[in-house]
Amino acid sequence: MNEQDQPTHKSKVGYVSLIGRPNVGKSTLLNNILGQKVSIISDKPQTTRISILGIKTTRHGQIVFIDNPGIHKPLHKLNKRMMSFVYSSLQTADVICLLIDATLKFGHGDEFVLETLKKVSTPVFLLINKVDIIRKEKVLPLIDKYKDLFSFAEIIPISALKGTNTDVLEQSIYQHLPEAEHIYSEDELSTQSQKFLLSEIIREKMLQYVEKELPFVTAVLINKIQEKKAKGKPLHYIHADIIVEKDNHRRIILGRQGSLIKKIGTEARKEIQKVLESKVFLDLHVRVKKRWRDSANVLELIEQQ
Ligand SMILES: Nc1nc2c(ncn2[C@@H]2O[C@H](COP(=O)(O)OP(=O)(O)OP(=O)(O)O)[C@@H](O)[C@H]2O)c(=O)[nH]1
Ligand SMILES: [Mg+2]
Repeated sequence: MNEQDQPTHKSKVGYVSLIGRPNVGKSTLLNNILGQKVSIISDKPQTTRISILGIKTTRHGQIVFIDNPGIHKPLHKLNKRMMSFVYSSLQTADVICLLIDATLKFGHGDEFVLETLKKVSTPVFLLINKVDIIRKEKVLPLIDKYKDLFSFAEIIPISALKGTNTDVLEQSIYQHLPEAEHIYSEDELSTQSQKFLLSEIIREKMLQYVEKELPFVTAVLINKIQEKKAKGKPLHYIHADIIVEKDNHRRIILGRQGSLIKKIGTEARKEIQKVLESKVFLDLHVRVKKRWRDSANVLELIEQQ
């Protein structure tokens, strides 16, 4: 390498995998660190279904965060795919961040996650999340408990929602990353396609309104995005399907006289307009595809948007 090709400063670069049980706040943490929403959030478990990359470039280097689906027992092809994203991200990662929800009791699911981590040699950070809603004196016993169960490289209490200690987290991550060239350009924030992001925004709005099995049996597929002009101003026409498994799911999503789908559509359209910086016409349909969670074709369509 010529002298002029040498990097002017040494940059720390690497992959950081965010893992943990569903709903512990992985996507909230990613969005907070990036200062922008790249991964959708809901109060229902199993919101994230594929790995979402979020890139944070600073003067210290570049951290590529991998937000993953929550770890759970997979009963359908969809869920097995979700878990395969988690396992492959463990292979890619230079640092693994295991998030736990400080408000929940330790259970079998947590034991299973720790067993999985014993098989990797990558440094693992324990992030005790949601400390904004527990009493301070509850944190120390939690740290003691987890210290006995696994040899963590770092243990950091955080609030992904409020951003508490995320600066400490970033500094600690850099200490564990190798010096390397940046992987992505400085202005890149995420690698997901615009189409996928739009489908996720629609799914997020829907998740706010559905209960019981509905969050698990719904998916969103964007069929068409057309850029047009209306009175000289940009307009995007978007046609999307909300996929469900049964007729009664369809009826629930539509709501009385179509009131629920209208609400979902209005909220999704508002957010998509901000993302596209354009007026949006959102044409939403609900389609029944029986057992889509076990259909390789449908899963491929969803993932490759
Ligand atoms: N009070 C509080 N709530 C939080 C915090 N972090 C996340 N939440 C909430 O926890 C819920 C789940 O957050 P997500 O970020 O979607 O969790 P996740 O781990 O990505 O969930 P999955 O994608 O389903 O695995 C949401 O209602 C968040 O608002 C936090 O630090 N404090
Ligand atoms: Mg998530």
